[in-house]
Amino acid sequence: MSKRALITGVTGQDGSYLAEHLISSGYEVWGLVRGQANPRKDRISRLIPELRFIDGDLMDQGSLVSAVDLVQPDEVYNLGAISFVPMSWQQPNLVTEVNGNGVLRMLEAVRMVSGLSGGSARSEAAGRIRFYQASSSEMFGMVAETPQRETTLLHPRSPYGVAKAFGHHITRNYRESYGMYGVSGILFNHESPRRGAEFVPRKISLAVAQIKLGLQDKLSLGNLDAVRDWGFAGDYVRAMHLMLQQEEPGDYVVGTGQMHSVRDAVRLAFEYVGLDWEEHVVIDPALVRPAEVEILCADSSHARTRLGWEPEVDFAELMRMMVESDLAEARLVREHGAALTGARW
Ligand code: NAP
Ligand code: G4F
Repeated sequence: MSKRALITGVTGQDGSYLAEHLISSGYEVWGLVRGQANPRKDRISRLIPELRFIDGDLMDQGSLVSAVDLVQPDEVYNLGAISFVPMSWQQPNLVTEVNGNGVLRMLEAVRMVSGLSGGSARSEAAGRIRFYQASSSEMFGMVAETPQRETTLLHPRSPYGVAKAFGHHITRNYRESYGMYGVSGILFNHESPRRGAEFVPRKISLAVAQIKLGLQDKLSLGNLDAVRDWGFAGDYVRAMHLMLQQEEPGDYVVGTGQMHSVRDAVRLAFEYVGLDWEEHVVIDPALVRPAEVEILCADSSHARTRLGWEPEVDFAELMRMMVESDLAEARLVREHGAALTGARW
């Protein structure tokens, strides 16, 4: 019989790649969607017609219990979150509720439906529903060491990072308190042509495409010196799945181990279309964050040895893929109008 998975955050970047990966591996996949007439539900159901949907919200405990009870999943992937870091300074309570307490609500739903009570002895019920938490390298914040690994001290620099640290610890706590099969994937920045336009690599690739076609002239950015370890989302969802296939649950850092600055990303993207970035990029101090994560770089040796996971797309290829996709989209819009591009992501 095929395995069944429930994904929260299925309408997002990672949810879409994970759903495709699981369906191609023979899973029956259900996505939790929130809100009335969520337009992103239409987008993903066009992309992945085999996907099934169930209503629910990480703010609403009852809806999560009902969803887990109805779907009876073998695996739950908790990807739902408010994932844009600057928003966490604007709406810290909301971000804490969704990204922090939302994890607890999802764990409670799994615990209740599995019939788990206290005592850490692993029972059959404890392993019945396996749980993946989308933790983040943003938790390392003001980094205690470079590269960062599973044991690196957490020092988050944003309300987003603090909420993710709670989600990370509470997942580990449910593992220790109830013997639940709960894993935490500490993923470093990962991008794709499906990435939200608010994140810097996609903001850059979209602007480069528009500038190349003469539809825009300037790109406003904040801190060009920030360094990230950027990988491809399609590679990272393979790691999520592998984490839930291990005999014992654990935590894993996932990244490429390569460091690049925002300036590198800008230079590469503009070079790809034969333009000089310095003629187009302007610095907007309003885009500089109240507290910055200056540098992130993953030591993924645990994931590489235990899971046999390796990234396949490097930074240059990632930026090329994103610029090409946005150029193709911008050309379509220019030639046919926005309506014809609706079938694309
Ligand atoms: P994303 O594209 O922003 O997607 C976020 C998803 O969360 C969307 O499907 C959104 O659904 C859903 N969501 C928001 N609020 C919700 C709520 N109250 N209840 C249920 N669902 C809700 O993010 P992503 O890049 O795919 O990231 C997936 C997860 O990995 C997130 O938890 C993120 O924090 C974490 N992460 C991401 C990265 C990265 O570099 N991408 C790195 C480390 C960790 P709607 O359609 O309803 O808005
Ligand atoms: O692309 P970003 O917004 O990603 P950030 O803040 O690193 O967060 C992403 O990765 C985390 C994992 O480490 C996830 F947990 C989180 O959900 C999200 O997916 O910004 C990257 C860097 C920052 O240092 C920022 O200050 O780029 C710098 N930056 C410079 N100019 C900018 C801009 N970021 C954005 N979004 N927009 C700018 O104009």
